[in-house]
Amino acid sequence: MSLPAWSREEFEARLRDKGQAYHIHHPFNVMLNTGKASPEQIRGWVANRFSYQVAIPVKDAAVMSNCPDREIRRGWVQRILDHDGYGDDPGGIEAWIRLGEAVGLTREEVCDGRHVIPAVQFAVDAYVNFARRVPWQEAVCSSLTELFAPQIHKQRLATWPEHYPWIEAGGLQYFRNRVSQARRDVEQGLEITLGYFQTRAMQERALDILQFKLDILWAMNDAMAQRYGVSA
Ligand code: AHQ
Repeated sequence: MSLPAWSREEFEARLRDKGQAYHIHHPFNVMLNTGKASPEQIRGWVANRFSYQVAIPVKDAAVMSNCPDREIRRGWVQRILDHDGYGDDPGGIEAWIRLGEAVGLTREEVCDGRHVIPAVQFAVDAYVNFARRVPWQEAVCSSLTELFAPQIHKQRLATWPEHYPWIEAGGLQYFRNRVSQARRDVEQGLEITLGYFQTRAMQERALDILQFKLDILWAMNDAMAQRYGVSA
């Protein structure tokens, strides 16, 4: 006897409820956003998170390569442009390198990945490989950790200038850009997810997919905490 599907509202509420496990609550992130991080811990976070940032457009291209729907691709392609840049806009990856320079890293050491912890890279690769091999709608669902992203970007913008006045202000531009980009991403991602996962079993699968991605973000913070230390 299969359980009845949740209503659209109930399903969305359960997706949003997963925010309790978002990495904004990870001790390493709490340390960063409450002003307790040392310059070395901040530089380590920026250098390691770069491996995630450069993987996003690759992941999104994997989603596109599995998606036969031109209308969906017309929307999804924006995510690649947001990171790789388009026309005069150098894009988010360039903005992240700027963040690296603002926290005292060189462009070279950000880009050559010398600081990236193996476990961070494994988590990032798990995300890209997931997006390559699952139905494109499941990869879309995994991007819904961005339901919770505007809050974390706003939290950085609200706290870093006060706690870390040594970071050149222009370096935070990436976070400013992401508040609106994440909101727009989520509009498309949530619409696709609520429309595709129709049975209760599929809705449960969607929650598991979101948990998998939450675990990826959490594991990256675990690795950085182990490598750089974390002070409560
Ligand atoms: O800067 C981030 C970003 O571009 C993306 C794309 C999106 C995805 O497709 O999975 N997720 C994501 C995230 C970004 N920044 C993270 C942060 O904490 O700065 C949050 C992360 C996410 O919530 O998945």
